[in-house]
Amino acid sequence: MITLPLNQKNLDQVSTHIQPPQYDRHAVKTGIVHIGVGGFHRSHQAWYTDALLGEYGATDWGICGIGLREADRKMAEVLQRQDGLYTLITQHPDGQIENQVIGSITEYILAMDEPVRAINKMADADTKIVSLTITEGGYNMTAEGSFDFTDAGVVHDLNHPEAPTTVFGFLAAALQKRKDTGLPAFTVLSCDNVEHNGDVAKKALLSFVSKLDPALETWIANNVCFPNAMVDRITPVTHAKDITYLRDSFGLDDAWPVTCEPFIQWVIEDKFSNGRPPYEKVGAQFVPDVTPYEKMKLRLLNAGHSVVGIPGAIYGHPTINACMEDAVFATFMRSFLDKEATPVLDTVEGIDLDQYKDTLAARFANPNIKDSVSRICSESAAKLPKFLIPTLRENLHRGGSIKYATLILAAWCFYSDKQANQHGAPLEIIDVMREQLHEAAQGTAQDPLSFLRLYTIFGDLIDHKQFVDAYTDMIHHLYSGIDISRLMQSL
Ligand code: CS2
Repeated sequence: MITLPLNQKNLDQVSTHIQPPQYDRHAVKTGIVHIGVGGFHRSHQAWYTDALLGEYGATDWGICGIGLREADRKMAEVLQRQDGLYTLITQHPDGQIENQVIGSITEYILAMDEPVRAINKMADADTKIVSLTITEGGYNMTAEGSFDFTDAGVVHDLNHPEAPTTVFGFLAAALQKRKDTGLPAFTVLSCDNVEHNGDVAKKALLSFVSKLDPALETWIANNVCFPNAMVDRITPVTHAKDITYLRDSFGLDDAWPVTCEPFIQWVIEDKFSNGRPPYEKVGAQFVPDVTPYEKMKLRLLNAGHSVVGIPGAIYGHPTINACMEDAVFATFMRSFLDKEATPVLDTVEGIDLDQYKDTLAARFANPNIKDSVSRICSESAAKLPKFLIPTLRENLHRGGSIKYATLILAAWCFYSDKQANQHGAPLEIIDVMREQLHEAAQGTAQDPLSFLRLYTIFGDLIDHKQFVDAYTDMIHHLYSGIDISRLMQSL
C-alpha cells in the first residue's frame, strides 16, 4: 500500500475511515499557548479545542504548543513536519476504534531553540490563555510546599531573566512584556494532576517573580487568574504498533499518533483573566469550586493506578488491564478505594462514588488500552506524595485503615531496591529520583526503615508508630520472598 504522510496538504486524501478536522484550519488564530505538549494534552485539551473549532467555529482558540526541554525536540520535529496534525485513536473496550485527525494545534515552538519567539507568542495580544501540562513534579515545590529556589534552572533564570529556560522564567518574561506594553494578562491554566493545581501554579510563579521584580509580582497577583482544574483521560504511551496500525490499515504515515480511552472529563473553575473558549459546549464542566472533583479523581483514579501498578510490576503484570484481569489485584484495588480512599473524600455533588469506582475499574480493565505498568510507576516520587500519602496520613489521623496504602509503600521500596520483579527480571524504572530511591531502599536489609528516611517524600511518617509497625511487617514479608499476590490476599 502507498503511504501518505500526514500533513495539511494531504488532508483531503486521508482515508474516509479517519475523520479530518471539520473546519478551515487557515482561519484559526492562536488564542492558547500550551506548554508541555505530550500524549495527554493531545488526547484531552487539544481534543476539546478541536471539537469546539469543528462544531462551533470558535476560530479564536487555536493552540500553539511550546516545548521547553531537549526531550521535546522529537515532538517539535514531528508536529512541525505534520503541520501540527496527528491522529487520535480512541480504543473502546468492545474493540470499536475511532480514528480522527486533530487540527487544533496550529503552531509549535521549541523554546530552547527560539526563546524570543516563544516569549513573543505568549505576549501576543491574541493569546488569552497559557495552559500547562508540566507534570506533578514540574511545579518545583518542596515537601513543605514552598518553591524550591535551589533548582539549577530557577537559579539560572533568576540571574538571566532575559534568557529563560524554565516555565517560570518564560511566564515571567511574557507577563513582563504584556505589563510593559499595556496588554491584559493571560490566564495560567494548569492541567496537571495536582490538588489545587491553579493555586500551586500561582504560588510557584509568584514566589519566583518575588525574587525578580516586586512590581511584576504585584501586577501578576492582581491580574492573572489561575483556575483550578480536574483533568481526566487515560492516555498510554504511544507504541510502534499504533504507527503500524495507521500505516497498514489506512496507508497513513503519522510519526506520533495518540491512543486513548473513550472516557474524558474536564472540570474547571470559571475564573479567567481575559476570556475563555466555551468548552462547556463540548462537554467540559465549569464550576465555582473544583476541590471535591480533583480530590476524588486524584485519590481514586491516580492512586488506584499506583495501587495496582506498583505490585503489578513486582508480580510481573505488563499492563494495567492485565492487573485488572487478575482478581487478586482488582479486589485489592477496590478494597483500598472503599476502605481507605473513600472515607477521606468529601461528597461530590451529582456524583455517586460507587458508580464512579465501578466505572474506574471498567476503564482500567479496557483490554485495548494496554497502559503499561512502567508508565504508571514512572515518577512515583512525585506522584505518591500527591495521590496516596495524603490518604494514608488522613487515615492515621482519624484512626482509619492504612494497611493497603502501607503495602504499596513497602512494595515501592522493594521495587526501588531490587529494580526487578519478583522473578528477577529487570524493571524499567523512570524517575528523576531513581538514584536516591535506589540508595535509600538498598539500606532496607540493615535498617528496615531506611527507605522512609527520604524526608522529601515521606516527611514525618516515620514518627507514626502505627504506620511504622505495619510497614515493618510488610517489608519483612516482602523481603522473606513471599509472593506479592499472596501478601495482597492476606490483608
Ligand atoms: C496516571 C495518569 O500518571 C499516572 O500515574 O494515573 O496519567 C492517569 O492515567 C491520568 O491522570 C488519567 O486522567
